Amino acid sequence: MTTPEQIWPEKLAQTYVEKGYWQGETFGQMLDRLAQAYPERMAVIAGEARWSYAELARRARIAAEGFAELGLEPGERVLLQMPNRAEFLAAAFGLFYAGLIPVYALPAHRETEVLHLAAKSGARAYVVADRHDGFDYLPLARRVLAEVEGVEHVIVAGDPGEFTAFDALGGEGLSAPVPRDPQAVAFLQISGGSTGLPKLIPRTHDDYLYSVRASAEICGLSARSVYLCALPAAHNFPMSSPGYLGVLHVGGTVVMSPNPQPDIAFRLIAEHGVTITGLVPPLALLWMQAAPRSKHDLSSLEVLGVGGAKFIPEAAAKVRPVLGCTLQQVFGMAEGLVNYTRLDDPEEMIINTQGRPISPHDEVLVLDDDGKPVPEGEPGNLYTRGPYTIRGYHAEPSANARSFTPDGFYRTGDVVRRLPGGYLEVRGRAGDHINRAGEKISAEEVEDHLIAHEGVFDAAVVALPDKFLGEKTCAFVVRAEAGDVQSKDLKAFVRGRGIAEFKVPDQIVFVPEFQTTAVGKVSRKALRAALKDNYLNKGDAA
Ligand code: AMP
Ligand code: DBH
Repeated sequence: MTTPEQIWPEKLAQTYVEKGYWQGETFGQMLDRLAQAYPERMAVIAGEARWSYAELARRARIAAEGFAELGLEPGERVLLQMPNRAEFLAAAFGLFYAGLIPVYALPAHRETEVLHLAAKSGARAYVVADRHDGFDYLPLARRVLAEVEGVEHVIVAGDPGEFTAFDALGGEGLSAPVPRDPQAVAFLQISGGSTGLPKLIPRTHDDYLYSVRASAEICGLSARSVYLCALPAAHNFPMSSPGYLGVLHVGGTVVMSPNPQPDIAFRLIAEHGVTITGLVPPLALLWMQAAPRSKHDLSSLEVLGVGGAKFIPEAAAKVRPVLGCTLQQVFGMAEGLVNYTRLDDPEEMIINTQGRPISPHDEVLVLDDDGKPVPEGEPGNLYTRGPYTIRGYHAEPSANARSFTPDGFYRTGDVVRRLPGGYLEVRGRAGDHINRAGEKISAEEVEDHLIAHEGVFDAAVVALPDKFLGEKTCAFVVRAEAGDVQSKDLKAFVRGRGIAEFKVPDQIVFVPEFQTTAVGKVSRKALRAALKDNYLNKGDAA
C-alpha cells in the first residue's frame, strides 16, 4: 500500500517556508499549544458535552494512547466517519496526536463509498458513531472489517456492540504528540469528484494550517468568536473555511449542531451566542425563510459564510436585511484554493462575486479551451496552484494526468470570470458532475449504478436547474428490451446499492433510445448535453 504523500517542487516549498506560510507546526503540536494558551476556555459545546481546551486535549491524548495500544502505527490511515458530536474532535485530534492519518468520510456515505475509501486509503481502523439520522453504522462496520483487507479495528462512539468503545480507549494519555514531519500528509480529505467514486486528497500539516490561520484572519475571528458547525464536520468548508479549526486556532468556541435545520440551529445560536457559521446556499435560503418567524434571538450572528455551490445574487442580497449579519461568500475546494469576499468589501462585491483567493501566492489562471488566457471579465476555465493547493490525488495516476497540468496547476473544472482586484465570479462547470446543494455527484458513478439494473439498457445522468437545490440530478434511462421498470423501482434499486442518499436520482425520465451520430457512438459528454438540451427546450414538466 503506497503511503500518501504530497510534494511541492523544492524551490516552491522553500518559498512557502520563507514567506512564513508554512510554519512547521503539526496538528498535534497545535493542540498542545492551544491547551497551554487557553486551558480554561470553552473549546467545544456538543449536546451535553462542554469541553475546555484542556479537556479536549486530555481526551485527544487518551484516544491517541488507545490507538497506539491497538497497535496502530504512525503514518497509518484510519477511516473516520462521525457526525457532529464532541467525539469527532477528540477522535480527529487523537489520531493527529498519535501520528495517524484520518481519512474523512461523510456521515451520509454508505457501504459503496465507505468500502472504497477504506480500501483506497489502506485504512487499518474504522472509527465511527453507533447511529446517526436513523442509520445504524454497526452492520456497515462489520462489512468494512470483513471485506477490507488491512482493516483490523473498529472503534465506536456510543453503543459499540461487539467492537471497541471509543470511550474505553487509552489510560493516562500520551504525554506528547508523536513527532511528524510538518510537510508530510496530515489527513486525507475527500473530493466530490467528477468521475467515479470519491478521490482522496492528501493535505499536509503545513499547507492546511496555513489556510486555517489565514482564513481565521480573513473571517475576523478572535477568542470571542463562537462558530456553529452546522454542516458535517468532515467536510472541508466547516473544517477550515474558517470552520472549527479556524475558531480553535484563535481560542474561540465551537458549537456542534447535529444537523443544520433551522429549529435546531437557531436554538443553539441563541443559547450560545453564536457569532459565525457556514452554510450551503439551499440552507441559507431555508434559514432566511424561517428566521422572521423564529422565536429565537439570532442577533449574536455577525457573519454568515455561504459556499459549496453558487449563491445567486438575488438570494445573497437578502442576507443582511433578513438575518442582520454580514454575508461572506466562500468559493473553495477540498483540493486547496479558497476564495472569500472580505468582510469590509462593498456590498455590491459581496453580493455579486465569490470572493478572491486567500493568499498573495495563490496563482490563478483563467484559460479558454485551447489553454490561452482569456481577457479579464471573460469566462474561462479556472486553474490554480499555490501554498495550500495539492499537486495530485492519492494513488490516482490517470486522474492526476487529467486534473493537473505538467507544471502543477490544478484544473478545477470550474468556469469563472475574473474581475478587477482578482475577484472571481463562478459561472458554472466544465465537467459532468452535479452540484446538488453543495454535494458533488459524479454522473458516471450514478450511471454505473443504474446500468447494473437488469431492466436498464443504458442511462445518462445530467444536472437540471432547481430553484432550491441549485441543481438536481436527472437520469435519462433507456429500458432493456421488453422491460417495464419504473422510476420508483430504479430509485429503490440504486438506494439498495448502498450509496449516499444524495446520489439517488431526483428524477428519472425514460426515453426510447439515445441518439447516436451517423458514425455510431457519441461521447457520453455529448450525449448528456444533448439529452439535457432537448429536455429543457421541450419544457417538460417535472
Ligand atoms: P470539491 O472539489 O469536492 O471540494 O468541491 C469543490 C467545488 O465546489 C468547486 O470546484 C466548485 O465547483 C464548487 N463550489 C464551492 N464553493 C462554491 C461557490 N461559492 N460557488 C460556486 N461553486 C462552488
Ligand atoms: O465545496 C467545497 O468543497 C468548499 C466550499 C467552501 C470547500 O472545500 C471550502 C469552502 O473550503
